[in-house]
Amino acid sequence: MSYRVLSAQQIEQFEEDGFVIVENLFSSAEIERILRIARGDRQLAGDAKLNHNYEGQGLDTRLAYSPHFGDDAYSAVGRSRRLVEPMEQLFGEEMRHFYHLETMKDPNTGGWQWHQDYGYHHREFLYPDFISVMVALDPATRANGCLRVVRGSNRLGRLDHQSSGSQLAADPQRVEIALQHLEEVHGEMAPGSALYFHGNTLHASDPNTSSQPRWAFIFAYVAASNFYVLPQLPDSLREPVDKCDDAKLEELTQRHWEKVQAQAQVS
Ligand SMILES: O=C(O)CCC(=O)C(=O)O
Repeated sequence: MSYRVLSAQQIEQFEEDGFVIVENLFSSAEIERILRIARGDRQLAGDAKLNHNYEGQGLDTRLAYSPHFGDDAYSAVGRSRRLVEPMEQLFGEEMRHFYHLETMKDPNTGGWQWHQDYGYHHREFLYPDFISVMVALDPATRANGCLRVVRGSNRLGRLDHQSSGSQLAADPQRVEIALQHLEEVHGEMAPGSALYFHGNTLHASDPNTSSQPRWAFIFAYVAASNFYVLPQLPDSLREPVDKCDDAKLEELTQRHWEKVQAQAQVS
């Protein structure tokens, strides 16, 4: 089955705007199960770190970072044909996985200042043929700090970034000017929807000051032809994504679910 679900209009929209939302890419049943795994997953809780994304005061952001896929439900989502094939349509070629994040944005945890993901990673890759995908696990709303993207900022080129707390923030003066010219869009999404955004698309999010969690995955990929500039190519970047079909996604999710349940019984 093909998951090349993007229309010509959506592909054009991505080129113009730097992002596109695909609604209900995963079913609510699939996402409910993955979220239940994530909430009960002790390994994930142990891997999670607090990022202090602001200078001085500010709420920390909790996330787990993985540079390669493993034998787990989260990786299965990142390898799934459903998620990867639309990116192949956007770039016209296969994709390589670079990293993924499980972001656990619970009430009273923090957000991100404006940045571009290629702003973080231009030292590794020659071209900005870089894309990130946020997959909503909880409803993502303005109240719980959904992702905000700047329409058309993918066409600004890469901005300078400077350290600010534990994050890199895009040049604030440039951002201010960009925001006078370009529209800021709140990426509100239902669980299972996906927001694809280009490596040069400016994005940020507010802290979650609501009573509702906003957990999500963010997967980052580069086009297979993008040249890795540093001397040592990581093994995980050698080959294009080994895509998995729906049956494999189901199998890996089930296996992960059983593992998390077994862990719960041990205690
Ligand atoms: O999860 C968020 O709110 C933003 C995450 C983000 O900006 C990133 O991973 O680059």
